[in-house]
Amino acid sequence: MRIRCAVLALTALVGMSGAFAQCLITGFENFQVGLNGAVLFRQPSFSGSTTSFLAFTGVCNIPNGVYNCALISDEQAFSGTQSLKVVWQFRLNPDTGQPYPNAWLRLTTFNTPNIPNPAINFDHRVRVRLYVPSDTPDFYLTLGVRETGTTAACAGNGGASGGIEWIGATSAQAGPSAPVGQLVNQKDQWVTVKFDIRRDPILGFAGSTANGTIDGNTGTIEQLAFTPTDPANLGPYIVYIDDVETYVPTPGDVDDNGCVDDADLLQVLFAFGSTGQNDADVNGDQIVDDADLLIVLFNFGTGC
Ligand SMILES: [Ca+2]
Ligand SMILES: [Ca+2]
Ligand SMILES: [Ca+2]
Repeated sequence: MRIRCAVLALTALVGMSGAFAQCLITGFENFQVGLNGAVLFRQPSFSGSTTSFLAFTGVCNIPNGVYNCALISDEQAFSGTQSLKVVWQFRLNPDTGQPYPNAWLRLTTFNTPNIPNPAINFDHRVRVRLYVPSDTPDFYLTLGVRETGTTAACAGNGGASGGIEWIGATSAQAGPSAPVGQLVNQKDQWVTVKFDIRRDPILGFAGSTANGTIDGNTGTIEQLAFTPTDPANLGPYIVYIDDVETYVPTPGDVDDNGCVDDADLLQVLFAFGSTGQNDADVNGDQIVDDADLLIVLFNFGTGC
């Protein structure tokens, strides 16, 4: 009976990808190299929330030092031959001559000409690939999701009204702005940054439903938020972004590293009997028990 329950739970987990599928939102392929602020993300200065922190608001022109770009680029690629090259620089506060202590960049998907306001299911995780050249300073990355309740398919236009929550932000720097999310400090290589909307720390950002709790089951990727670890380090910042996607981990892959092995098994065993939110609660029924153990065992070796 217990085995049957586990199989049913496993079937339910696999089935999660059905009704509102996980998807590759974009790998930035098949767009003209040089397009600026036109694919998924607007150019850095677009959002009024963070324009005042930026040194440049004109049209991207890297050769002439106008660092305000979200360019389709063939200089680096995680997938295919293209990615999105994002370039910005912070400025000193003209009133004080000092850096803004709460500087950050809101890179928004707001009504972008291509792939605007991409719809996601909040039960799915989100991952982005970043390539950061070594002369770019370290920063924190936070995912901003908008609670629109959309019924659009994954990556379709999910709308632009609703509260925005910051996923992965453990705190915010001075003032209500500048979310402190996941540290990105690896250079000259592609890294994968993952967000788990149901389990990561959340801070409310903007809108009446921005309360640090996810309301509803669907919405959009509204922004990536880049916060410098050292606000005095003005940049320029260069970040290549590729393969923005939603995904469901392999059943039993408790630590979400792509392989179901003894590390996952141990995590379930150590948490055995725990109730409430727990990574080891593989089937999401709020208790870690033999049903979760069986899911790990049934999938042992997958992806390894
Ligand atoms: Ca690509
Ligand atoms: Ca694993
Ligand atoms: Ca469970």
